[in-house]
Amino acid sequence: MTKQLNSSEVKLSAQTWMSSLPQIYKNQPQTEIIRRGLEAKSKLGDDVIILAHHYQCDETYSFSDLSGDSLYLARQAAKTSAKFIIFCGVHFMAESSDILTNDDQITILPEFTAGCEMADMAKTGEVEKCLDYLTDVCGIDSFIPITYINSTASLKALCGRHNGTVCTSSNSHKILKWAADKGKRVLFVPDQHLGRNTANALGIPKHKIKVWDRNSENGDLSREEILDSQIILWNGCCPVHCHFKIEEIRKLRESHPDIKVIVHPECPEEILAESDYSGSTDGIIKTIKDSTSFNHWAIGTESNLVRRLAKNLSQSHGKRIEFINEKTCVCDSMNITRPEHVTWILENLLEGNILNKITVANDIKQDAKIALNRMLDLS
Ligand code: CIZ
Repeated sequence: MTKQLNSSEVKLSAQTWMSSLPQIYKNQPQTEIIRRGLEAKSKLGDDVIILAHHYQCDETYSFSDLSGDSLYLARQAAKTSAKFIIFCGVHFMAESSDILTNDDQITILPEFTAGCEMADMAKTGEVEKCLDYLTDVCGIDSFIPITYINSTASLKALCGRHNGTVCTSSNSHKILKWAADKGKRVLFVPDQHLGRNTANALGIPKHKIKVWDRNSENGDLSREEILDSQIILWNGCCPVHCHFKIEEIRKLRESHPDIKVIVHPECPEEILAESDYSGSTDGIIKTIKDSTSFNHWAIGTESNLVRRLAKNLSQSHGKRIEFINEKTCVCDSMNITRPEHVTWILENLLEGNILNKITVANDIKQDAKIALNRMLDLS
């Protein structure tokens, strides 16, 4: 039997550093890497919790104590008493975990370069300039800034400072409605498609939805257009969800007349219009699992989720699941954490070395926490 260590037994050296996977962890048989990692995890006992996002591969997923979307994982991070939170996800998720946990808890991102291209499309300074300009046109506090959770901690902090909040794809409806009920205009960053699809679902008239072009002077919007807006969408997008094509969906329907199509709301509105349903990762899983009428589905989101769902639901629920396009739905910035990264982190923790710790600066943390807690309260 392996011995469980309590917190005081895990003696940490003063060293904490960001590093990349050493060669000795590469090219090892996967089963051996997973066995070693699980053994180290078991020795660390309750000191460690491993959270995994839906977009991770099965092998990495197999380490997780809890898995889900970023809203669920943020809630779990806020609740856990584990000393180390190993986040198999991406940078912005680990930042949210560091913001929501206590000062004596440590969040670790096993693969430090795991990120989100869309989050990188909204630089805090640029969004701040945009908000200043919108305020100049429409007046103080006329806009509530809402950032998708796929964004940096400093952008979340900006939203916190300006009475705004954060949303995920599973609560964007509630959050945008909250802002609309206040009679305020919204600046929505960084995903224009999630913003537009949510605004459409809320019945905001199309002519009241404007796009801020981040590469143009004053967003390429006139003062009149801004005054006429109800929501302004930052023109960021997810390269994976933007890749699905109307023709691909039509072709699937031709070959499989019984098929139902469900896509993520980060897809453009034309893709949603061509589909039967849309939903966050959790929404997609739940819709297909709960459906008693339809057994054959095509999914438009990241490949690991689709593959895992196809495997699990064919066995347990007799469902058949297709990709809309298996080649283009691989997010190789989000899904790059491998079991060897996790094993390397765990074995080092056992030795007292904390690798790849995510630390959000205190001033940013405070304001970002306001924004994130507001979201958690509203959802
Ligand atoms: O909120 C998340 O975790 C993301 C990035 C997508 C989703 O739909 O769950």
